Amino acid sequence: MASKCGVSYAQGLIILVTASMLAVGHADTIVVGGAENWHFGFNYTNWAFQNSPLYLNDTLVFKYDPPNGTTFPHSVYLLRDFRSFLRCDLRRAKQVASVTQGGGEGFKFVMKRWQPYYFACGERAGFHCKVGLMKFAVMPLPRCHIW
Ligand SMILES: [Cu+2]
Repeated sequence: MASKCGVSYAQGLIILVTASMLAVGHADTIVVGGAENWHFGFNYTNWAFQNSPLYLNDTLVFKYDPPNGTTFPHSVYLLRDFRSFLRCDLRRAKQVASVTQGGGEGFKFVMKRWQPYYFACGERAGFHCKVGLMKFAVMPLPRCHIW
C-alpha cells in the first residue's frame, strides 16, 4: 500500500516537472526590429505594437554593430517610468547593454517580471531615443493555458 502510494506520488512529480519544462520551453525569442535590428530612424513603437503581445520570460534580442568607422554606436537602457519614456529622459535610467554588447548574436534581455519595460537607446544624450525613434514599451503578459 505504502509503495503503491509512493509510485503514484513519483508519477505526479514527473507530470509536474514535465509541465514546468514545457512552460519554460514555451518562451519566445524575438529580435527587436526584426530584420531591421536596432538602429537609428526605425519606428520601434510601431514594431512593438505589431509584435504584441509579448509574454513573461520571452527574450528580446538587440542587434547592433559595435562602434566602427561607418556605424553610429547604440546601446540599451531601461527608462524609469512612462513619463521619462515619453520625454526620453535618461536621468536615472539603467543601462542594460553597452555600445559593444549588440554585436554577434546580439544582446539578450529576458523579461522576467510582470511590469512595464521602457527600452531606449541611450546614445547622444537621448537624441537617438527622441529623434531616432529608438524606444518602445512592453508589458509582458503571463502565458495562460486555459484552452
Ligand atoms: Cu542608438
